[in-house]
Amino acid sequence: MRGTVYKSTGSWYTVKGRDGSFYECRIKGKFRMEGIKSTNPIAVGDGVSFELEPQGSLDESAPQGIIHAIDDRKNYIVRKSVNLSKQTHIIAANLDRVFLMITLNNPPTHTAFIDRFLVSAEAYGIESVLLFNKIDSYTQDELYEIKYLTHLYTQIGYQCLEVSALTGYHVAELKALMKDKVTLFSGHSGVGKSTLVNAIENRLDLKTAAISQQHMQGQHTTTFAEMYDLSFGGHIIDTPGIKGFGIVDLEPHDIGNFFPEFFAVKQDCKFHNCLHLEEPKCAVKQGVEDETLSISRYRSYVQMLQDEEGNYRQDIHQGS
Ligand SMILES: Nc1nc2c(ncn2[C@@H]2O[C@H](COP(=O)(O)OP(=O)(O)OP(=O)(O)O)[C@@H](O)[C@H]2O)c(=O)[nH]1
Ligand SMILES: [Mg+2]
Ligand SMILES: [Zn+2]
Repeated sequence: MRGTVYKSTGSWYTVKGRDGSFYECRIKGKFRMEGIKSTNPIAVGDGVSFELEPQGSLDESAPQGIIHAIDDRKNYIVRKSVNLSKQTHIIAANLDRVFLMITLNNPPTHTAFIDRFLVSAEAYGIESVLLFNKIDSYTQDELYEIKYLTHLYTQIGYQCLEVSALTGYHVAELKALMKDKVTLFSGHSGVGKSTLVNAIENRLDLKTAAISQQHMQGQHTTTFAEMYDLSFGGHIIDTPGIKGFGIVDLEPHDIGNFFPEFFAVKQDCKFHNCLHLEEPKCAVKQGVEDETLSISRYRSYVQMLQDEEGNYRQDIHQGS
């Protein structure tokens, strides 16, 4: 049988078969993806082949299966696992587009986080759209800040959309962007990812919680990434909130190439291998000085370079 992974808990995979039924599957023995050091070899969105397991007659749970092969991925998005610096966690595979959900407060989303996310998506060849949620809840000053961010990121080439999961503002526009595509909601915990999925697809009733409630629970409301079919065509993957977003597999010289507006001017840097740091006659630094490039984007870039260098030193120290 062939199917698509809709949910992964680490030990069980919920697979939707071509017949439209759901199967609870496990992996046979030591199943490892070549070349990917990951805490989870199979992720939501993966196409898999599986064999049905004989079911006990008293067993009322979903039919079970064993996954024995995974299809080649069109793309995938990963983040570094917390605590395990060398391990990566695959968030999802085979995506058409990712939506990064941003709120200014409750919780705050900083540009450093936005930029890290965008670089990761660029590196993995996945289109990102910025969603500014909770638009119903902002003061005039905060709305100005959103206008500023929209201007900044639109100029670079990222589509931005103001939405409200609460009032339904721009939900129709968002649905048009999701139709017939596999899309994913990402962002900090509490920005409203699951609430927005519920607003898009009324028949779904995903668990949501106010941040104050969450703190009492001491955990994120959504705990596993899960894919849902959309009645108007397409699939949405709701994910647990992420705190940080470590970039993986990027050489310092590549990072600047995933800032599209830096990449666009770098042929004007004096040195072809310019890192845009201390080098003379650097077009990126000149652009920041002239204010044609954003200082916040440049700061994010420098921060990412420093973090990557830290990782390299750590690698050398560990002798790998
Ligand atoms: N005012 C307002 N509140 C919203 C909006 N969208 C979501 N919320 C509230 O924000 C809180 C968090 O929403 P969730 O949907 O649980 O957030 P999440 O991003 O799924 O969080 P995790 O699952 O922990 O990652 C809830 O109290 C929602 O009611 C919105 O558009 N406006
Ligand atoms: Mg959620
Ligand atoms: Zn330069």
